[in-house]
Amino acid sequence: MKKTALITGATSGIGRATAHEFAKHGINLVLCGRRQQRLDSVKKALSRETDVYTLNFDVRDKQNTFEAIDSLPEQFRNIDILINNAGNAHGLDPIENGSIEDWDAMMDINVKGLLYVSKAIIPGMTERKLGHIINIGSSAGKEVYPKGNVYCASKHAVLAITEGMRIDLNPYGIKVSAINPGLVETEFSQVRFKGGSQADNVYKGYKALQPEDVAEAIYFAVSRPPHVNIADILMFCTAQANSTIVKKS
Ligand code: NDP
Ligand code: 8X3
Repeated sequence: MKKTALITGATSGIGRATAHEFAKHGINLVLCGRRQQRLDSVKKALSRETDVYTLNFDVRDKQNTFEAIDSLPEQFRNIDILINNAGNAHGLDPIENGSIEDWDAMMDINVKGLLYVSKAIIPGMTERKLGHIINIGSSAGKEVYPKGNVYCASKHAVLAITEGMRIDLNPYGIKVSAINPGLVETEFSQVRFKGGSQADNVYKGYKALQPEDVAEAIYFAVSRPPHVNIADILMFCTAQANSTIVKKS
């Protein structure tokens, strides 16, 4: 029987590439994000390969998140795979200069948003004693780098939540995985630096991971046999050794 995956942040980058990868393998898709036109165009591109439904909500908005997920039609209600991917960095400032708005955005989206979506999806999984939750963390969740302070904190929280989920959902046979990439060339830098040349320079002088590289790792995790759970993947592009060392030309 075909599986159904709900992907947050499916309008761009890693989430959109994962939607394409899953569609290739015939997984039904619930694609989430705030930009409806983007959701429509991803749906259009993938509808020949699989069944696609879109949900437009901001993961920061608790009520909208629950209402949107509750509104899913029968065909898409049983979520087998949850990809908690929506998120971003906002700013790169030493802690003494950091913006409170940026801090709020990162904690509200990357941490609390992930919890709201999970809270809405987990009851169906525990009831069916079946499911796979993949949380998109980051190398920033394993290692703090200069000026990364709150973004790193949000991704450390994602890793702790992932490990907590794996423990608490163990009695139900639900798989929980963390996929932690280093630098991936997406809209991430545009959001972090609010556009401009600093954003454009982030991926210059080396070959960063591409969103498709991460999508393949995610599909690897979801396509293991029932007795195998990929707990944690840390992946870098070859040019990157850790959060601070990147070999650039
Ligand atoms: P993108 O900026 O390309 O994509 C981010 C996605 O998140 C978009 O689809 C966006 O959709 C969605 N999103 C952002 N804010 C919200 C919100 N408030 N409510 C709902 N959806 C939201 O970045 P990436 O693909 O790179 O990032 C995806 C995940 O990967 C993030 O969690 C990020 O932290 C993580 N990551 C990224 C790395 C990188 O170097 N790029 C490295 C390691 C991890 P929309 O705007 O339409 O709502
Ligand atoms: C994204 C990777 O190094 O910009 O999570 O924090 S990094």
